[in-house]
Amino acid sequence: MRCKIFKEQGMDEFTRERIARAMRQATRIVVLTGAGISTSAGIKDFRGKDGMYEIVRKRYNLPSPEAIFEINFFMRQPEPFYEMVRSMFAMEAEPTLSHRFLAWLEEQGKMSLLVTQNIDMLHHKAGSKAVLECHGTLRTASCLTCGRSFEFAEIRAAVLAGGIPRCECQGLIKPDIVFFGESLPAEFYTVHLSPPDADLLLLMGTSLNVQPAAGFALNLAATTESILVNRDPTPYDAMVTHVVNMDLDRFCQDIWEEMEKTPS
Ligand code: CNA
Repeated sequence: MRCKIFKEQGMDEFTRERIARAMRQATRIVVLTGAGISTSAGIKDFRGKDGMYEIVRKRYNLPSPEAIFEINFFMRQPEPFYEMVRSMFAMEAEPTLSHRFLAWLEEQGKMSLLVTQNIDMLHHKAGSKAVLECHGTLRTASCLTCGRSFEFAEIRAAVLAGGIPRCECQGLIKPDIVFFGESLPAEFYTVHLSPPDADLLLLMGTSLNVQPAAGFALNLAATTESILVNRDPTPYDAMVTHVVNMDLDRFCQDIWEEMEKTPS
C-alpha cells in the first residue's frame, strides 16, 4: 500500500492503524532523521521553506548556500557558519514530541538503530541511546591548526558573544561536525557497508538530498518496508513504501496514541 499525499488533514484512520500495526509488530526499526524533526524546537532546517539556506543566502553574498559547510570557505569566512551555530546555542532547544517518541520506541524494544543527520544533540537529550550522529555534533570542537580538542562548553561563551573562537595558537576552531567533502565517522561506514537487519525503516524530516546518509537509507528501503514522513515531497518518494507528507509531531502523536491503544 502506498499512502496518498496528506497535508493539513493528517492521516486517515486506515493509514494510522496500518502504520501503528507495522510499528507494534516490529522489533528492529531503523530510523534516519533529518533537520525536519527539530524545526518545531525552533531550529530551522536547510532546504525547507524559510530554511537556513535562504536566510544565509540573503544575508551573505555566498557562492552557494552550501558554502557555509565547505571547509575552504569556512577557513576564509567562518562568520556565516558561526552565526548559524550561535542561533542554535542561543535558543537552548528542547527535544520535540517526535524526539521523545523515538526514545520511547527504543525503550519499548522496538528500535535497533537511530541514524541522525542532525548536529543538535536533541536525540540524546530526549533519552535515545542507540544514536549514530553521522554528521558529527557540536559537543566537541578542534583547532584546525594544532588539532587541540575542546569541549564545546569551552568555546560556547565566545560564540554567544558574537566572536569566532580561536585556539591559543591562534588557529581557527571548528566544531567536530562533518563538512562537505569530509569523511563521516567510521561507525557510519560500518553500518552503510553492512546494513543492520531491519524489519521496518522510518525516514523522518529529511529531504534525502545529502549523501551518503540518504544512500544508506534508500539502499535499505530497497529490501525493507519503509515509511517516509516529511512535510514536503522529496525526489525519492517513489523508492519508499509509504510516504506521509505531514507535520512530524502530529504524525508521531497520532501513531503513539494508536500504539498505546493496543499495546503489543
Ligand atoms: P533538509 O534538506 O533541510 O530537509 C529537511 C526536510 O524536513 C524538508 O524536506 C522539510 O520538508 C522537512 N520538514 C521541516 N519541518 C518539518 C516538520 N515539522 N514536519 C515534517 N517535515 C518537516 O535537511 P536534511 O536533514 O535532509 O539534510 C541533511 C543536513 C541538514 C544535515 O547535514 C544536517 O546536519 C543539516 N541540518 C541539521 C540541523 C539540526 O541539527 N537540527 C538543522 C539544519 C540542517
